[in-house]
Amino acid sequence: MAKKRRSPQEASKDPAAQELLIRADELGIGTAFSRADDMKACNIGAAGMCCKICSMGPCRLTKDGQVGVCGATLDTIQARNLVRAIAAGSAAHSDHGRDMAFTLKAVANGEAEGYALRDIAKLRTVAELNDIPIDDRSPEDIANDLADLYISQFGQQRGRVVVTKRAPEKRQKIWEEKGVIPRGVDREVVEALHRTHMGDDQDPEHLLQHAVRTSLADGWGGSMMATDISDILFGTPAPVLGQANLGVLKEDYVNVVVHGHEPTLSEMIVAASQTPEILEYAKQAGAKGVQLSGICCTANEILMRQGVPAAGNFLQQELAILTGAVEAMVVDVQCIMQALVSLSDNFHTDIITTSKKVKIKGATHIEFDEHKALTIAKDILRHAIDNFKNRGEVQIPDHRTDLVPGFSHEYINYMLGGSYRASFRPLNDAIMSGRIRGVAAIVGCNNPRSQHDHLHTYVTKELLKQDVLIVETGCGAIACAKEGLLLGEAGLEKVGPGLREVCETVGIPPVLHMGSCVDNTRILTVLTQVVAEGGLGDDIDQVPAVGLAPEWMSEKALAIGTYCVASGAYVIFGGSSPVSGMPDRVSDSDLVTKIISEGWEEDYGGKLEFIPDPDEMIEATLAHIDKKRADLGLPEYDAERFGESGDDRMLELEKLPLSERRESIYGAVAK
Ligand code: NFS
Repeated sequence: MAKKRRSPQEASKDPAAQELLIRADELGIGTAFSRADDMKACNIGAAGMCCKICSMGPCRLTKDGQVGVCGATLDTIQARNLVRAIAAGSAAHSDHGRDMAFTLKAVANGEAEGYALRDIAKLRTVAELNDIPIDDRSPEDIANDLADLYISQFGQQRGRVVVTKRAPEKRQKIWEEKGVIPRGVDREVVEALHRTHMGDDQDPEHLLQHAVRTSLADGWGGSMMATDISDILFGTPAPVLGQANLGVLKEDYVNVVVHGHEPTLSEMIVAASQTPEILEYAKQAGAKGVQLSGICCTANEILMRQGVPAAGNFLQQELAILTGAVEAMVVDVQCIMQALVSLSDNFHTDIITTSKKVKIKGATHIEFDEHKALTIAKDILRHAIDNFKNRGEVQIPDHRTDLVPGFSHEYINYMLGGSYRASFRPLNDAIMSGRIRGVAAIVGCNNPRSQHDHLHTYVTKELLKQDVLIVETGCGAIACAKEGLLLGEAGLEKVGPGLREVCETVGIPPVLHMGSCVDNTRILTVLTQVVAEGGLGDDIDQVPAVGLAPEWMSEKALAIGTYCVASGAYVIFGGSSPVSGMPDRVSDSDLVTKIISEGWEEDYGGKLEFIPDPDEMIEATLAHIDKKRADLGLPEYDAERFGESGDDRMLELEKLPLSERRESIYGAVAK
């Protein structure tokens, strides 16, 4: 019997998505939503109980005491599967970082058409952090040295990845003691694959220790370097006004959607789309111009730097094509569904792959090369414009929401204190006083196994009511943007009184969009700076903060979760655990779960847990924040204590006569 399909309303919380899911049904076209309904997940694989690393198997261990053909136990199999996933996630992020480093090198040597060193101040800061001389040197020379240093971090065999030195000192000591400081990015990933090959490392604890080391090569390695270089090349983000959701597509324009992760390509397409020759070409084709928009982390990269609108998050890539209004979807690497190509056969949309590493059968391939970036970007746009005449019936949902993204750690520092006294002091003080109860980083993917966007937005809104300041990245940030939570005052009526005061005083939204998934390293930097500012302990594990990935699905998310745990954070994932075992059938299937929660907490002060129920997620977050507050000797959080200042209070005061106003502010003494 066919499995029941969810209604569009059950499948997604987003009205734009619902509208297009109805269109998909009417046209008889499948999407990830319907495929998830039709495809029951394998419960043995999902629980981490299947080993397929050699051809004696695959071995499925579903009974007490059962072992694989080689004798591998369930714990070993689960640990190996997890290590491999973390290695793949780290490889993906970090290989992106490597490409960025090579682009930086090409720009420094004047070999990269169209690019420039946009943020010289950041270049100098990063160079200094890495002991690269900056005095009396040209930006190009400095950038060349930085590029060489960063490129060397990938193939480095000994010592330590340089950016790990930015962590709090106490944290670095813990990593040294535990032997998890990454030596070189590639070395840790390769070793993870070696150790998990048939017949190698078969001690779950020892395997998972290497998972930590590999993830650190990502978080305090490849990803952090990627963020540094993106800022240097494309500018450090600061708040801009943007829009999100499929309603950003325009009927009378050529719509080009950029999807994937590399800002190198998308930034150049942005530049090319604004050139007179491309505009003229679009007009000749009968369009008013070219409307660019993004999906996934590419969306975040160009949204926070250029204000280019986000068409949506991960689960909206197919829906964008279902509008019938997209001339070209230009993809590079990561999170690109193969289904895009067959789906596009129903419309005029051209799927254009651009990376040397990624081809999809049936897609058009126009290979990107940073040395001729602007020329290639124009070719791609001309290709899209030529396709405008083939457009059929269009259905663009009338849903788009304003947002203010662009909260880099530099900007947060600046906004709290201004140019001359930039500081995290006000944030620390607000947490210490209890105005802000704590901080939650809500990040990560969508997953069609749960209602699209629901977990992200629900958890965010509930935590805001509890005076928890939220920082977001990746597809989670786009989910909340679509609900209007990333726009200054617009979200404030949904926020607890203390947090509201802070947001009104500083003039920030209660949810800060910090960028793409590699930019989760910005969160590590903020936490490090919060520690350095003083008053909230001397290491990240003491800060009242929690990381959440409510709708995660990718291996990259597991890498991120692990490096955050190794950095001292409590990390909660929604959905199902890839190492859950089947406690009802196999009584001893929880060792790996124990290692990554209790074990890692003992070693690193952070733990990784999988909690499917959003209310339990919220409860666990608040309990952790309150415990950390108590451990620091901070006053217990009290919702009643704050909220008497801020904009509302000003409005009330304005209604009073001057004398009463004074009395109301200063009390009777001031009379
Ligand atoms: Ni992150 Fe970005 Fe989105 Fe998940 Fe994919 S786009 S790198 S992996 S789905 S958040």
